[in-house]
Amino acid sequence: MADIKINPRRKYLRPEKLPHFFCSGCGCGQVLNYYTQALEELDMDPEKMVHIGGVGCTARIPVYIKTDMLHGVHGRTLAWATGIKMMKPDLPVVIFAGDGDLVSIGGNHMIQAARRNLDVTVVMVDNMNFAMTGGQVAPTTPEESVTMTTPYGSAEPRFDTCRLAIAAGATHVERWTTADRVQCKDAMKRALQHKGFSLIEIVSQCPTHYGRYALGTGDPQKVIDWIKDHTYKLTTADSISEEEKSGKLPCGEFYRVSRPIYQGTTVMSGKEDK
Ligand SMILES: Cc1ncc(C[n+]2csc(CCOP(=O)(O)OP(=O)(O)O)c2C)c(N)n1
Repeated sequence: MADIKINPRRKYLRPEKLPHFFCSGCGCGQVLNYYTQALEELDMDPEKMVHIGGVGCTARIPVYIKTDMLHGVHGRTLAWATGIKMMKPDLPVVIFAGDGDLVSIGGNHMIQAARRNLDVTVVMVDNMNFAMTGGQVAPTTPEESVTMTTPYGSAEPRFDTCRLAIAAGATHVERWTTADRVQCKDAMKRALQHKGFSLIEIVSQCPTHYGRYALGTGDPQKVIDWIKDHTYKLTTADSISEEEKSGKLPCGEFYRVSRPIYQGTTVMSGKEDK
């Protein structure tokens, strides 16, 4: 019998939790894949870290990681992270949150944690809707999108989470899409090495809900193509007209600075990144 090659990054996962919960073609699996690549390249051991998920599809990502994890209350990931950092300031804490989790119900927690420059990594999967509960409109839903709760199209403008985080005081902010394999992995590596509040937003396909309701397709590749058509890279921004950029999200490394960290009991200097 031919040898079966086992992916060495399986050591970061909990195979006993499989089969996983994600729909076929969901971007959460890609995000988990990029994250384990980042861990491997940095030689970081998730068993010496804490991972937090709120409630939602994205919040399930850390369930599959071999680590100490908290999973349970929608929108409260940063409250937990704050408590952990108060007691164990040097323990690496990584949060996986959906756009609803982080900037709808959890919006104020995000703003205050960014303001304090809490030393955590936040990976936000922006699938442009509340996926787990059936595809409702979210603060990140593009304007005019048909969703389960906006059958005539959403009238509200889309939130730019990265701009919000920078305005609130986050010290490392990047946005990429699930199609940006290497950039996502490298952004996560920068975040894991950064001292202070890192937000990595990953615009992701939800074929089951956003795809079907807003785009009329459940085909993951078609949703990814739509995302590619509705984003552009900061590095090419100068060569694109304002008209072409309209309604599209910029992607890239927006911001990375060093500033003191406040975590409840201590003010620590934000050491220079590696
Ligand atoms: C306090 C509270 N409010 C609402 C819910 C219901 N709820 C569960 S998941 C979810 C939305 C999840 O959307 P998002 O955070 O964007 O994550 P996704 O599933 O899209 O990855 C909601 C509203 C809940 N579980 N707890």
